[in-house]
Formats: sequence, C-alpha cells, structure tokens
Amino acid sequence: MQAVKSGVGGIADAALNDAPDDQADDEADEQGDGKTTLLPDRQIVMTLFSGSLCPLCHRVRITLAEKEIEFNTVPVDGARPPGDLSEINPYNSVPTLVDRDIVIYDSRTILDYLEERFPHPPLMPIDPMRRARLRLGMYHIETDWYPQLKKAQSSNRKVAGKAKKVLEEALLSQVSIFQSSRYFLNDEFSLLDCSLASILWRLPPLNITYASNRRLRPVWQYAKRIFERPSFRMSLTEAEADLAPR
Ligand SMILES: N[C@@H](CCC(=O)N[C@@H](CS)C(=O)NCC(=O)O)C(=O)O
Repeated sequence: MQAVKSGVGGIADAALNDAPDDQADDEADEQGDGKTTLLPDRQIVMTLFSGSLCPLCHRVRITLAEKEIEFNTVPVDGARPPGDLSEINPYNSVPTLVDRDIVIYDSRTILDYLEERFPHPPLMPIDPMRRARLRLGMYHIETDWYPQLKKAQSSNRKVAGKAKKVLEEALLSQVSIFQSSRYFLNDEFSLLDCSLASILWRLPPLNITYASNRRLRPVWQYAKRIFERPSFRMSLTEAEADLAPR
C-alpha cells in the first residue's frame, strides 16, 4: 500500500484532508497520522502519481482542477520513484493516473481520457476542424516546447542558454496568435491552454521574462488570464507556487 495525499491536488491538499466524510482520511486517523492516508485497496477516487515540479504533471493537475475532479496525489521524487509505480507503469514515469481498474500514463493520454470521462466543462471544441487545430497546437508543444523547456532547465549552461533562446524566439513567432483570441487558438479555455500554462509558468525563473519585454506583452496578457484562474492557483504544488514572480 502506498502513502498518498488526499484532496483535489496541489496546495489545496492540506485543507481538504480535514473533510470529515473522507473514508481514506478515516483510515489515516486510525493510524494516528492526520495528514497522510493509505491508498485503499479499492479506490474511490482517482490517484495521480505526480512530480512536484514536473510540467507534464502540472498540465494534468490544471485539467483535473478545471473539471473539479477529486483525486489523491502520490508525490513522486524523480530520483527515487516508489516501487508501486514501476509495478503499474512499465515506463516508471509521471504523471500516472489510476482510475479504479485502469492505469493511464503519458500526460497526453491522460488529458484525452479526462476529457472523455468528464466532458463537462468541455476543454476541447466540438467542431472537428477546430479540434484538429488545437490538437496540432498540442503536438507542437509536445514535440518542440516541452523538450526545449527541459533543456533550458539543464545544468549545462551552453545547452540551457541555447534552449532559452529557442523558447524566446518561439514565443516571439507566436505573438500574433497570442493576441488574436482570448485563449490560444480558441475563444474558450482548452487542453492546449493547460499545456501552455505549465510551460509559461516556468519561464520567468529561467530569465525568460516575457512580462517585462514589450514585444512579448501579448504573451504576458494571455499568461495572466490563465494564472489568475482559480483552477490554476489550485493546481500548483508548493514547489511550483514558489516559482511565482516576486
Ligand atoms: N510522454 C510522457 C513523458 C513523461 C516523462 O518524461 N516524465 C518525466 C518527469 S517530467 C519522468 O517521469 N521521468 C522519469 C522517468 O521517465 O523515469 C508524458 O507525457 O507523460
């Protein structure tokens, strides 16, 4: 059995751990541990294995918060993943979502599953062409942006410096899209925005300061719209909250 945190995720966990009717909490209380719970053999709510600073986990947490889905979190330290994870996910990767009998890994597969299992509020348009456009946007982010973000966080200064330049240029090349609709490529908030937000949140600490760059002003206006959403605030782990610009 695996120790888990209970709640709708992120920094909201502690408050929600006090919910009186929560069966998992009752089990924890029996153990004299008011904060952590044990994953019941038969899960009632979903469980997310999640890294506290992992951007792919973050886009899943934003999606869960948007859809107001209750879930347990198993915090995973990348260097020391729990044994349970390798038993259920051959890639031993986070995010990994457990929903009753199914274990889902790969963040994109998880997003698609959540959208289909919890269609309200919708985070994808109905129109096939608009859907395809957003899917292409997600494809670009997954193929180009996330890998560059990983490189930009590298301890190798040369690799990091080059990736930061690529990311800044990518933002500049998309400015007209950032300002052409309320959300990215769409007037409604979507899975694409959940994905982009997890990247944009991590750029200012890497000195990609779009807030103070006049040419990137539309990016900042877009980012602010997302960062101010209650779901976004709720999605943040403590470590992610610490990345906020001071
Ligand atoms: N395609 C996967 C990639 C997941 C991934 O690389 N996750 C990283 C953390 S951000 C991880 O778990 N690395 C440890 C490992 O793969 O062993 C996804 O989108 O979920």
